[in-house]
This record gives sequence, structure tokens and C-alpha cells, in this order.
Amino acid sequence: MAGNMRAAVEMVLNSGFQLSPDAFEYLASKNDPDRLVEAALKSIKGAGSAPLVLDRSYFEAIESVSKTVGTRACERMSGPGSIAGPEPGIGAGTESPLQSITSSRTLTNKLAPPRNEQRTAAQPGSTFFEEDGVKLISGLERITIKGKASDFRDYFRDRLESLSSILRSRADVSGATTASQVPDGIKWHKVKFIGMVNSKKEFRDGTVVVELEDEEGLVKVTFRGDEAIRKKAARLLVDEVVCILGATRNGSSVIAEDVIWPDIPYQSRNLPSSSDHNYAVLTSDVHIGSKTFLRDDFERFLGWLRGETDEPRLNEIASRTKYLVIAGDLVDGVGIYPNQEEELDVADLYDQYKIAAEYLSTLPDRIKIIIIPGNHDACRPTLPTPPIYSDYAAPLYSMRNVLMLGDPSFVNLGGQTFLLTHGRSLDDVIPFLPDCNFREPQRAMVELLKSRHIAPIYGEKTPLAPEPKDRLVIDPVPDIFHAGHVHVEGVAEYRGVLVVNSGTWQSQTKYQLSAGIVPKPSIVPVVDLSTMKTYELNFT
Ligand code: D5M
Ligand code: FE
Ligand code: ZN
Repeated sequence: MAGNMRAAVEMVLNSGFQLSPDAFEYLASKNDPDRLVEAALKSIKGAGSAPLVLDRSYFEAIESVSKTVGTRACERMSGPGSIAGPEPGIGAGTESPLQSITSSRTLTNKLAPPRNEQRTAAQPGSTFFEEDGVKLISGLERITIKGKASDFRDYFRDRLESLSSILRSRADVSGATTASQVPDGIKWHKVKFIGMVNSKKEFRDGTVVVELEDEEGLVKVTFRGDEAIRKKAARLLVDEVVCILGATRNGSSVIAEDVIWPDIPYQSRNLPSSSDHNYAVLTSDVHIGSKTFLRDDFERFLGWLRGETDEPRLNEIASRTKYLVIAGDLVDGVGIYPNQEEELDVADLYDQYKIAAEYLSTLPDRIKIIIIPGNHDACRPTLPTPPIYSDYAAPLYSMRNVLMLGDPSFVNLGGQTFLLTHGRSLDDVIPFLPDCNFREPQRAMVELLKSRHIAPIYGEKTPLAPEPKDRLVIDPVPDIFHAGHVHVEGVAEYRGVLVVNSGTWQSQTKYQLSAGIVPKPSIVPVVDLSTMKTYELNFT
């Protein structure tokens, strides 16, 4: 993707719209996609309303108008920010995020968010939830992007600062300098410093060279030697913040001896004093509207929650369920991937949310339902993501026992703090993490806890909104870390934190078949909030 195409895509995403595949193709075939997008967004703003997914026709219309009036946009052959060669994906960049800004990271985000996003914060009955043990810590903030060239630099500066301060709270990091302040000397000497991983290169002989940076400069760090240090080098992700221990002579090139990640301290289990067994049911990736939505299984699950099983123990859990948490991809959406219409049972986004609300309305009011957006939902496509647009999900917004939150959200449910995120970045990190795979997504989630970041790698598939404060830093440490997206259910425990990937209600899609992804559907993790004991209930 050329630099001006990347800028174009970022502009669309950061304005809260999505691009249909045909619009993407159309823009990619143009010399000036950024200008076309800018003009289209302006005209949409003028018109006052627009669909969520912008298709080719929006840009064609703009182009025909600008051709008529002969604007400069159509005369330009190629943008100055073009970068040759294959690109890793949306929002990607090859430059150092802290030190330089190019047009690809320059957002002209002068637009107000679409009307439907502005209305998501006020929800009926929010106070009603507090009585039911729901305390929102964060997750309803408005997206604040200044729309300046320096947005991404400020964003990464905050990421470095926030993660550095988490690192500095560790005893073993005390006395660390920053990367640019590594002292030089005449002799080899030991150093300890914090920086953000700017690049990582692996050589044939197993040597790994990493550049660590802060705002002022870079240090080259070489990893070679024993198995232990090689393993640590293999685990390092680009754009994460770590502390390096090593030796140097010149202060600019270091031989690594150890790596310290921010990590989480051991958590003592926070068990509520009341011995009442209250349960939270964790799910995600329902994909209502898809032909591969496992309707029978999902209906069996809802039936169980309504108390329609003969098994007394299961009925007991259902009757004590206070919370149902849905970590994104409630519906399959429309225009999310090429030719999706061929795989849809319900081709209208409004109808998909109507069906979702009809299903959830069959549950008793006592169950509070918390819903965050996934990449298939009607929402702003960047992370952090505000709640699902209320225009599309109106039937859910009108339910008194439903709370619509953003991604990420921190919410306390019955005494336990949940970190909720859909988990898009798992696609980005799993291929780079040793010992992690798509069959056990909970393992990669544990690594995110060690990185203390929800989306450590920038520039892969997960587009980030460059806010001045990095809200993807994992702080505070939750009691329960819940994500979905990978369509494989899995539970782990790490240092006292319960880590849950809640699977899916969708069977294998054509894409997943071709990519060798095998989902593990219709299994639901259920947590006893008074003991943190977790049950994995199977509804197949
Ligand atoms: O994603 C469900 C899982 O399947 C997740 O791990 C990504 C992967 N997936 C699904 N479709 C695609 C395409 N088109 N490209 C790459 N990866 C994909 P979900 O968010 O439910 O689509
Ligand atoms: Fe999904
Ligand atoms: Zn998803």
C-alpha cells in the first residue's frame, strides 16, 4: 500500500467509517486516494449523514465532481509520502514512531464523529446497574484525536511514559536510564535502560539485533549466547516497552544479558466476603446474521440461562447468573470482508441487531448484559473503540438490562474487575510469539499481560487511534481478562489473573477453512465470582 493510500485508509477509519472492499480497490487504483477521501469525508460532513461502510460510489461521485471542476487532486500523480515495496497492513509504517512523522501518520481528522457515535454515551438505566454490582471503571470515553501531524508521536510518547512508569515500579528496574542516556566509557561496563522496541532483525546464526528507542535516540542491542537470552530475544515484540540489562563500551551498542518486561505482580485473589455464588457468563463472536451462526446451539445456551434444563446443578448456576458479558462480534455485520453477502443469512445490519436484541430479550432482567464491539460490529474501526453505534443497535440500547461499552473497558462485576477487549490484536501478536498459537489464544493473552498492553505491535491488522493517552496500556491489573475474536475457547490463570477467551457461536467459515483455522464453538466459560472457579459449559 503506497503512503498516500495508507493515509487515505487511516483518514476513513479515524473518522469512524469503514471501507467496503470495492471502495478499497477503487481507491488503491488511484494516484490520489488521500485527496479523494478527504473530499468525500467533507461532503459527507456537509450532508449530515452517511452509512457506516463507505462503498465505491462515494468516491466515484467525488471524482466525477472534481474532474468537472479540474481540481489539483486529479492532476497529482503520486504523493510525496509514498513508500515503495510491500506493506504490512492498514496503519502500517516503516519509520520510527517516536522520532519521525511522515504523511502516512498524518491524520486530517478534522471531522466530527458520525452523529450516531455521539449518542452512544447516554444510556438508559446506567445508575440502575450500580445496584446490581456493576461499576464502570473506564470504557465510555470519547475518542480524542487532535488531527495533528504529531498525533502518532504523542501517542507513542505516552505509551513509552506509561509503560516506563509501570516498569519503574519494579524493584529490579530501579536505577535504569532511558535508551538515549546509556552512558559510554573507556572500558566495558554494565548498563540498564528502558526503551521501546523500534526494530528487530534475526540473523542466520541465531543472533538477534534490536533497536531500542526513546524520544532522543536509539540504542542497538545484540542478543547472542545461551539459550536463555535467545528465548528472551525471540519473545520481544516490536513497539513494546522493556528494560534491558547488558554491557557496552560506547553507549550506543549493547550486548544484552537480560530483558525485563513490565509484567504484572502476583495478585492475591480478591474474593468477596459474601459467600453467595454469583456467576458471570462470558461469551463473544456470536456472528448473528451469518449462515455459519450456530443457531441451535445458541438457542440451547439461552434456554439454559432461562432455566430450561433438567440438570439441577446447571439450573442452579443459571439461576445465580448475574452477568452475561459479550466481548464483541455480536453480529456478522455487512461489508466486513469481500463477498461477505454470499455467506450472510441476514443481509441487513439493522435486522442483525434486531435479531440479537430479540434473543437477549428472552433472558430474565436479573441478568445484566455487558456488550463491547468487535470488528464485525457497527462501530468505529480503530482501537480504542467506542460502543457499537446506537443508530444500528437501537433495539439493544432500549433494553434496560443491557450496558453497551467500548473496547477496551474496565468494569467491576460483582466484586471482580474485568478487562474486556475483543482481541483483534491476537491476530497480530500470535504469529510473533514463541509457544503461542491460534488453538490456545489464552496463552497469547497471558503474553499481553506481560507486555501490559492490549495491542503492542503497531502496523499489523489492528488500526490504532492515536489518542494523546494510550488507553491500551493494561492498568490497573484486572482480576479477569476476557477477550474473544479467535473463535477458540480457552481458559488460563496467570499470577492470580483469570484469563479467558470465550470462543464463538460460528462454525468454520470459508476463509477459516482456507487458512486452516479450526474454531471451537458453543463452549461457554462461566465464572463463579465468589471463588473464581471456572466452568466450561458445552452447548453443542
Ligand atoms: O475473526 C475470527 C478469526 O479468524 C480471527 O482469528 C481472524 C480470522 N479471520 C477471519 N477472517 C479473516 C480474514 N479475512 N483475514 C484474516 N483473518 C481472518 P473474525 O473477527 O470473527 O472475522
Ligand atoms: Fe469473530
Ligand atoms: Zn473478531
